[in-house]
Amino acid sequence: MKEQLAKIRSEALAAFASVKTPSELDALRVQYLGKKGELTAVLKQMGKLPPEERPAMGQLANEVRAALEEALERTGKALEAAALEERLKKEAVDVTVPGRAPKIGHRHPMYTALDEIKEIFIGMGFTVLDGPEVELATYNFDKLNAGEGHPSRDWSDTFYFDKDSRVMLRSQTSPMQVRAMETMELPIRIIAPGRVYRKDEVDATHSPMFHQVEGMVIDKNVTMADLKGTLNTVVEQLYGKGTKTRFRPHHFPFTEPSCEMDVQCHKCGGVGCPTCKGEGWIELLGAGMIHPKVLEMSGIDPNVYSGWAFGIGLERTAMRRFKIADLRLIFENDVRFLEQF
Ligand code: 2NM
Repeated sequence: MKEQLAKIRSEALAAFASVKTPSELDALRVQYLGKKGELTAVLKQMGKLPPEERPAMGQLANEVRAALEEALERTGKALEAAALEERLKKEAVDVTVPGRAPKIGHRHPMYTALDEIKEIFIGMGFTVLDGPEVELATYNFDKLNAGEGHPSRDWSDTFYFDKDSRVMLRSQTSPMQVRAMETMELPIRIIAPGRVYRKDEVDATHSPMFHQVEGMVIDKNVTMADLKGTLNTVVEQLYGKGTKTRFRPHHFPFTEPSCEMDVQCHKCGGVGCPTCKGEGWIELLGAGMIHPKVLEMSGIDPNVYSGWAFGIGLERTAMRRFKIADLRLIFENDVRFLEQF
């Protein structure tokens, strides 16, 4: 019996030592320590021993059981630790691998051009206004000195919402300037950028929706000299110091006198080239002294105050700035085009 116990001990310990998985280990536990296991089987034979040998054999059997249980627990723990180690290795994340940069896009070239214009005017103390694209004809036309019957109010030019021609998509951003005159404290220095709508067919230079930046200054003693000085300063910041401009007489219903401002062609320096179509000058914007009637209609006394205003097309500005040949490219949002800016 002593030999049997010694054999169980050495076999079991060897078996535990070479075990690879928890289920193998459990099978060995049943085999050696289970109710029907080898150790139990030996103990059942204790009764056959002479009584004086039983205590010593009992003690030996207990030692063997304790040794097996200790080995069982140790092996179990070792297996668990190995399994954890394995899992950690498998699930390890290499935090040093470079990340995938998300495609975040960038500003549309026309808004880059607008930002530059805004910066220049903000730097001169102007406030940037925003306002509704759906307007009252009163604000888009009447209060801008384009009364009933004015050709710009024609149904063939304007998007109206009602048959009485009272509600419309604004055809210029000047309604915002009217609202500013009605509500803001004087003096006023503002620019009003935004979408405007006119019934034009789409081609390389026209779109029924386009963008304008209008602006105005109203104060005491404001003259045409302020208009020219300010706009020349803006042009020098946009196109470089020393850029020459010229002012030609024009007509707008809301200004008197009115003018258009040209810049000398930056490409040929005024000699004439394809960029300026041989003219030497490039038309930039419309402007003028705000008509006394316009001031009066918005509650400003033209005998005390005077002002100047201008309007510039944003698409055309961006096209010049980035050498874009066709207006439609600005609206198509083809990334192959947009990625270039
Ligand atoms: C232009 C040209 C000239 C203009 C006038 C006004 C207002 F509200 F003050 F009367 N806003 N914008 C104006 C003047 C716009 O666009 C070519």
